[in-house]
Amino acid sequence: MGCVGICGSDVHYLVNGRIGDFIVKEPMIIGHESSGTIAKLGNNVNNLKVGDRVAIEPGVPCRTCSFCKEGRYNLCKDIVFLATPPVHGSLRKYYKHAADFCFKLPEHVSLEEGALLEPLSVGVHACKRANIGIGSKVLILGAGPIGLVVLLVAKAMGANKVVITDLVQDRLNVAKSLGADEIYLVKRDVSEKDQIKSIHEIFGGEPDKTIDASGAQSSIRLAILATKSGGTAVLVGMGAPEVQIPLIDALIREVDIRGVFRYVNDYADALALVASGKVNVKPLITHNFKIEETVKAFDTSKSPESGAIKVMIHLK
Ligand code: NAD
Ligand code: 572
Ligand code: ZN
Repeated sequence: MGCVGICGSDVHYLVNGRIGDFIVKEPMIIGHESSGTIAKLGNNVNNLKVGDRVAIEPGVPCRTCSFCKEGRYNLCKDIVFLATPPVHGSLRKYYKHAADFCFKLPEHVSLEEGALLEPLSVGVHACKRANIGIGSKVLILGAGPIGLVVLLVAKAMGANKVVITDLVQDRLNVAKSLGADEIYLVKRDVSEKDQIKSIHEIFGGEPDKTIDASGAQSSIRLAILATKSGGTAVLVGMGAPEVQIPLIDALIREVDIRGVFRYVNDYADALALVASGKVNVKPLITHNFKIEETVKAFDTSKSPESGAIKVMIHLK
């Protein structure tokens, strides 16, 4: 293994011991944002050779169910996904993975970038689900790692104006430095109606695509209410299992609500964005640690004061 990034879900399992029905019942190795160098090959592997540097797509599906056969393998019920109990993750010196879910990195793409293809693929999938293209006006709710990768991909896909919101000014400052056209600081004491008014003023109109990357009920409501009639609200953030939303408003204004579950056939596109220089993911890495410093790495990742966006663990 080369690099493993820490994801919010890793921290969540460590701190809370579960995400929904996925419960950590025994000690579990964490890590699913990863890259490495091929040390050994299985008998029938002919797409890779020893010494190749690869990014690892962490979910291996059954390949035989109807979802897999239809090309929507992210929906496979039997997908084996790293660091999702009871499946161990990749934060270890050596790790074995299906060769067809390993993506060879060109020489000029680093192992750090390889690990970052994982969250970037979530951004690619979200932007595809939103049908972002030339001229799109995009509102992103939440400027954590996922909101930020959505921002990078939306710009690369030709979005004309991208506005991003957060409750935390520091996160918005990072978003601005990564190319957000405008930022909007959400204040809890401002009414929903006034927030929508301000967002429309910032756009000089209404966004035609909104992507929620926070999971907060207030944001999900905004995703529907602030989006132009006929537009699309894409939900990536996962918070409470049930939320109250203005469904009839979505219905009468034909605002499409679309879900996102990880990614599917997006790794190659994420790699192409990075390899071509259209997307620069390097500024997302705020902290680097050796594997021996893993405890410190997790402390940094979970501390709001650290200003961490992406914490990267290096195995060599
Ligand atoms: P994060 O917690 O680092 O980022 C969320 C951001 O949203 C934070 O900066 C927070 O301040 C901000 N926020 C919270 N409430 C807000 C509000 N009302 N308005 C605006 N901003 C608000 O998490 P992350 O790693 O960026 O991931 C984002 C979400 O995406 C999480 O819920 C995560 O579980 C989810 N996720 C989903 C998928 C999927 O397949 N659907 C994949 C990866 C991550
Ligand atoms: O990088 C993949 C990823 N997926 C996340 C969160 C963080 N990173 N998801 C949110 C939690 N779900 S889940 O279905 N689950 C724990 C399996 O609730 C998966 C997607
Ligand atoms: Zn993750």
